[in-house]
Amino acid sequence: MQVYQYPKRDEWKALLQRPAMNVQALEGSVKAILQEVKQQGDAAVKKFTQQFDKATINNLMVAVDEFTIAQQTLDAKLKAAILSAKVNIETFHKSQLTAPEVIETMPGVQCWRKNVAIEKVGLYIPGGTAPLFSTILMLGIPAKLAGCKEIILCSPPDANGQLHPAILFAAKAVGITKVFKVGGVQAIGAMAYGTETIPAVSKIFGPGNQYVTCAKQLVQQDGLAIDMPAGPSEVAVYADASANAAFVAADLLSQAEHGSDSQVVLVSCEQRVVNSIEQEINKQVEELPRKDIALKALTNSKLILVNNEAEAIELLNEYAPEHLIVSCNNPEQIADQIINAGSVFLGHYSPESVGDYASGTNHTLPTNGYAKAYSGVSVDSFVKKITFQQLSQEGLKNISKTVITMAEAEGLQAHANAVKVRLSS
Ligand code: HSO
Ligand code: ZN
Repeated sequence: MQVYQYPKRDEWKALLQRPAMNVQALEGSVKAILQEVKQQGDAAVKKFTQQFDKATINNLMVAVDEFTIAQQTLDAKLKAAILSAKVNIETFHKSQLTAPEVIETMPGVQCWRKNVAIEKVGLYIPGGTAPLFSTILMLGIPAKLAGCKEIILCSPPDANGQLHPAILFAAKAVGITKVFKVGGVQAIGAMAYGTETIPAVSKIFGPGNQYVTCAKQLVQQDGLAIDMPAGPSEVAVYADASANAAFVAADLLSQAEHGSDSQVVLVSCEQRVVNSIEQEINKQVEELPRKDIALKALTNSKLILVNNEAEAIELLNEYAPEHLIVSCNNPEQIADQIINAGSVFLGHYSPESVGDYASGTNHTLPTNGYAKAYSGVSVDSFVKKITFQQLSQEGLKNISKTVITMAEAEGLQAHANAVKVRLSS
């Protein structure tokens, strides 16, 4: 891992750059797949599933007995763990539900705002060697709490045309029964435009590779909403002299094992701390089953020495990490100064893994510096906020002068008249 000693402020921008994501290069082929799915529906979906996943699928939708088999075959301990995580995630996300509050801005002028669920949403869960079924909890639970009527899920099948039983178990546990065996660009196209079997939705959620990300961005141009622009996972750790090198090394490796394009950053004011964490990483990485992936990710990763805590905080806010772990003795004091991060883990006993799976917070978070302006997924991501107002006759009288004066000054007489006509009735 590269160590950067006391970089100057004008070097920060280059230092904190993420590995470039070149989705434009994929655009042509992604567009062609989307177009074919839009025009040919299920036939195109099946064709691409054969081509990319090497699976022949007759029924795209998972049947009831497939859920039953998953329920029976999945390890009992894993089932219990999923259900326990589900309770925490539900408890935390429930607190995000707020009742509308009626505000009287002037006597007789009442305004309020109501959350109304997005009717149809689609969740995408990537497949691969280790399908991240935990993401089903992170997306499905807030979708259900928000009250979305139709929640569908797409995930690529293996070569035998099957989905991993943990995917089916987690989907069922959160109450999602419309699960489709389709992945990649063809899944995004199917959810965006609808096919004979797969219903079209209004908003698409979930992580994916570059092709999926590119497809999500393209369907956005057709009026679909997406959760957020997703990039490779990342974590930054700020470690002071009290940090435990083994703990921090394990945290950094937990993100590095996600993918060879993951990025991990360590910031500290202590040379000694940086050295011991580096040693620990080298030791722990040897034992990891996903060692090769982690080692690749470590090549884009950075250990940064800074002069003092204030500078560390400034640098971290500039980086705007998806996850920030504050491995310090005074984490609350530092947390107060964090303005750009997706999710923050405080103290020595809050590894990112707990947030990834089970503490209750959401793990679908802004990457690639988007934490400067975006939030992670929450119940809010699944609702629209509609404003309402109701004025009494008295209320309209009270506000009339303000509106008439402004409308006439903008040269919009009909606007003024809509008030005047009511006053004189
Ligand atoms: N760290 C990932 C979420 C995840 N981790 C799922 C394990 N499973 C989001 O950046
Ligand atoms: Zn993770």
